[in-house]
Amino acid sequence: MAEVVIAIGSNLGDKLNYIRQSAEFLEHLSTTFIRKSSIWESEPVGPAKFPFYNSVAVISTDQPAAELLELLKTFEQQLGREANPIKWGPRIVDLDIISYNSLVIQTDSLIIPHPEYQQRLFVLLPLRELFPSWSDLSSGKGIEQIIEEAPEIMIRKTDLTW
Ligand code: PH2
Ligand code: MG
Ligand code: MG
Repeated sequence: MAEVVIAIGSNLGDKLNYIRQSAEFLEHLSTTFIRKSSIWESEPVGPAKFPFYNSVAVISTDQPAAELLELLKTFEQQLGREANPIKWGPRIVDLDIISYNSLVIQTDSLIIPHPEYQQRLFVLLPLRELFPSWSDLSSGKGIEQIIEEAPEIMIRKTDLTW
């Protein structure tokens, strides 16, 4: 059984609804109740124009990492996400694997831990709510230090439930 941390983002359409549908999907996928961070509102990093809702969930699964990635992509497409040629462009929903147990892998299609999570406050702040003692697998840095060193963006915690 693997404990998997998944970051969720949405910046188009009914964002809250996309985040809630993601929770429902992850509940089905997970063999245990999922743990969920707050929903945070963040300014886009990259060329997208509208603010994101961001959150993090922890699930348990027997799916191997590569198959889990395919399941997440299929779900994104089912919700109506379209292929977007712009890197970091707008998206209705995005589910990224941040970590998978203490697995470290790097293939053409999958890099775990997520290669950019330490630069993204929109992942780190929700992550800290669920794992106040998180430390990075390679550097051993604690979450407080990672957050201090991450580029600043506008981000705030909302009262929204999901
Ligand atoms: N996702 C991106 C690029 N930029 N910015 C914010 N604030 N939140 C995101 O989830 C996000 C982003 C690529 O996946
Ligand atoms: Mg992403
Ligand atoms: Mg993604």
